[in-house]
Amino acid sequence: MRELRIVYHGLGMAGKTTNLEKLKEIYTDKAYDRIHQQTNEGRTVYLDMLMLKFQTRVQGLYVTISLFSTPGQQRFKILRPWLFGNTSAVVFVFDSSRSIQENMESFHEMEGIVSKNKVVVQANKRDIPNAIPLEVIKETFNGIPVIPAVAKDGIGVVETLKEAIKIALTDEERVVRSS
Ligand SMILES: Nc1nc2c(ncn2[C@@H]2O[C@H](COP(=O)(O)OP(=O)(O)OP(=O)(O)O)[C@@H](O)[C@H]2O)c(=O)[nH]1
Ligand SMILES: [Mg+2]
Repeated sequence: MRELRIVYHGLGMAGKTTNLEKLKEIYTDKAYDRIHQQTNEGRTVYLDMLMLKFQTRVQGLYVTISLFSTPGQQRFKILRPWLFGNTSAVVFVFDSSRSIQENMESFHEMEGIVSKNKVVVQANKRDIPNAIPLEVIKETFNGIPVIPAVAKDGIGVVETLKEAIKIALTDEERVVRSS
């Protein structure tokens, strides 16, 4: 049994919890065990966890996938190195309604903890007027896969997870080969 840990990171209100909620709806039969602590305003306090079980095509092995989201609020910054430790892949949820600069500040919080080849970018909130153009986002993240999404409508959510699993498994295989 392989265990993959995928963390959703990004600005506060970018749509991390929305991704996890939609995945839970889509994979109702596969999803189990969810921990989610919220403040009164519906912000994520501590962490958010959703476990999904998949059978991958890699040697027909069962893979357990745990999904987490980081708390976006500044006062929980101290928890992030712990949350990022030991992750198989990170989904960086880019908020298309906020500036590149603000999003990059959040992205840089992973610097030195998560390597770039473990990251997939989800360009979320593509439905909003004046969303940052997709091309600009792609140029900014040069080389990192960018998946457009409207997480609140479940669009791009599965594609994002699939890309993260692909990245996570590639990483696992590298570990296996070198050990
Ligand atoms: N317009 C639009 N709104 C979205 C989209 N995805 C999420 N939202 C909204 O953005 C708000 C914040 O979403 P959350 O999923 O709670 O954000 P979060 O990243 O978990 O926020 P924190 O836990 O506070 O860090 C909610 O009102 C969502 O409905 C989207 O694709 N488009
Ligand atoms: Mg949240």
